[in-house]
Amino acid sequence: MGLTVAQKIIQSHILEGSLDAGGDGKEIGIRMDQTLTQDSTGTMAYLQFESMGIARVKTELSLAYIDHNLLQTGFENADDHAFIKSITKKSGIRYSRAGNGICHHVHLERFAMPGKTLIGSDSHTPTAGGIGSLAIGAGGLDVAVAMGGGPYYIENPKILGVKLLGTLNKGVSAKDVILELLRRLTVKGGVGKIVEYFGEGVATLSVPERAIITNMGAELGATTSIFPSDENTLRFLRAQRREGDFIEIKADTDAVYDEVIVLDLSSLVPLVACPHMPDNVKKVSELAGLKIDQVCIGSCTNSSLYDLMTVAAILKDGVVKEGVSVTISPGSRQILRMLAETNILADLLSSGVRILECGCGPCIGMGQAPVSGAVSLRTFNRNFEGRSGTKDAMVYLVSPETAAVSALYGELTDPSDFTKDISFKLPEIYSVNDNMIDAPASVEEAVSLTVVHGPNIKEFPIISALNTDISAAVSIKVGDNITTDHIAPSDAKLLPFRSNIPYLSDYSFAGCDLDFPERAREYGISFVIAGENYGQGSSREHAALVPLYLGVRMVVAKSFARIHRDNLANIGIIPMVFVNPSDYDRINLSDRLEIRGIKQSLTAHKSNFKLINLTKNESYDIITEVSVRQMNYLLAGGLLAYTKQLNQELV
Ligand code: MIC
Ligand code: SF4
Repeated sequence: MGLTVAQKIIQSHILEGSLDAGGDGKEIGIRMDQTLTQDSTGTMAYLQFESMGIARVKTELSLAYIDHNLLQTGFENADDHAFIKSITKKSGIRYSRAGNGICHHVHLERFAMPGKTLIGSDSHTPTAGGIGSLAIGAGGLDVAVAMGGGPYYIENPKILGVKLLGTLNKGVSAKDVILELLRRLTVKGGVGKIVEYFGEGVATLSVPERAIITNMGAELGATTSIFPSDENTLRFLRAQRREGDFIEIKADTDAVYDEVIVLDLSSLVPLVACPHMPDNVKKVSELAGLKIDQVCIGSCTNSSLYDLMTVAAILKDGVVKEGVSVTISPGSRQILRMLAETNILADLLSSGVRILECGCGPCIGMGQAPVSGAVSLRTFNRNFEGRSGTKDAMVYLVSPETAAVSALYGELTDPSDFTKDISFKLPEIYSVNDNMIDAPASVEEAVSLTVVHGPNIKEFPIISALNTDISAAVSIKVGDNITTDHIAPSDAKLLPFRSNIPYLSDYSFAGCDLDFPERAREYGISFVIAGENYGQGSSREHAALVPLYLGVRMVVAKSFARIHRDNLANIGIIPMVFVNPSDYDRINLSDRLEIRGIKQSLTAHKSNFKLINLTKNESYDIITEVSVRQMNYLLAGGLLAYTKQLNQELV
């Protein structure tokens, strides 16, 4: 039987287990060729890497990007950067300085390669799937293990084939492709799957357009998304002066997809994801006329040279409507430089756009919190409530075309109605300059280097091995689709404390229940009860570490998002799932719950348990969907404790 693109790459990287078509759910361990970190999850990843005692990375290529924490309102971000700078120099990791661009953009431009595997401590790492790399987002600890040469484990994935037909119409863009998929599949439609694109429509999309689609595959909850590597991939690599990195990878003609969705690009219209979820998708034309206060263009989804040249062509000779604030954060310094070299930057400035630094910026709430009650159009990938920094703002996710045309009119406007000719030609060769990417020290030089731990870098919490029984009260009960932004919020005030778990703990679940931290402290140890798709969104381990610090030892949910479930298991919080989802309704805040003999059951690799509700005198069937490997982590009190235990046994 033939293989798909993803299956071919997995097959050539398998270290443990075997690739079984059909996604049987069994675990496979894959070798990771490349790793990337960014600064908001990177400090944790490197603290964990440091505690593993591995002197040098064992990957083909590892990079640390500084792109999230760029507002240095105090010493904290600078401390984090100094720590990352010093540990990467010593450990053999390249360092992309602040200002060089968003990790996913720079990686796509300069380092991602077809046929390679990449793991990144950021959920949008699948952006590199646009170039034909098998790129997966994970928690920092998993990235630290991969840097040390260890395998990354995924469940044998189902391959969801998306067959693209036709060509996009004027005013419709790659963003609308992924918004349409989100509309059809929802934010949990990709869980346990790799989304692979094929069909004649693929050839009509450039690598940066493909990367928009694979980037936002994260919002589907997919393990990753991938395109084949073809003539367009070669063209992009040539433009980056990297044609030597090209290999062709296409699915075999007899490849079998577990599911197939057909999407005719020519049938698409401009779409918008309405507040407060990326799958709440409507046609722009249905909402046309909605008055807007802010337009933010940028993020790892939509700030390529093509996107920004499109925006500039729309805004040229026009002016941003009075009362609307428009910002652009270019994806990389390469893009900003090329806008400057071609004078397009001048056009943008003339139209009244505010140019921000090359980085994540407003996407992660680092500035540009909109006015109270604002309508904000953003070309980003997430519109979770409060993520913009303004709790009551209404954030709509749109394409750069929709954003730019709407900026001119001051209201949500369908770009297909915009008649001006905006055609332009992309340069054949991009301006390549890697002088903001620092090389690591040689093995010899590294010996004498010290790692800098400023006062903002605090220890991360660890717990002891699991006891025979586990018993505690419910400290919080939450609904469906709770994001990591709800559990561990991030904005300009909190992002500087990503390496300070005690400080962040005071804000835990601030998006759901302000009394949670105090209640959890009062209970000592406690449990969380949750609905479907718990922990969707970011890869931030803080959404596991902060509750752990406050005493949470188990989360019982209707279902989990992949990265968050793995993060919980890695740090020793037990993720459990209701066998009968209706039992969720029977448990209340403060109920006392217990599992007897949990230690023995996990040691025997049993995954079925009885959850006894001592308050209501009843019990429920629950299961843990973690692997045998992760059961060992839970028993030991987390992956780090397990690794130490193994090392002691070996001595
Ligand atoms: C995000 O988009 O939410 C982030 C910030 O990039 C996160 C990482 C983080 O929380 O630091 C992600 O997507 O993984
Ligand atoms: Fe940065 Fe936003 Fe992309 Fe996350 S989604 S990496 S915050 S640009």
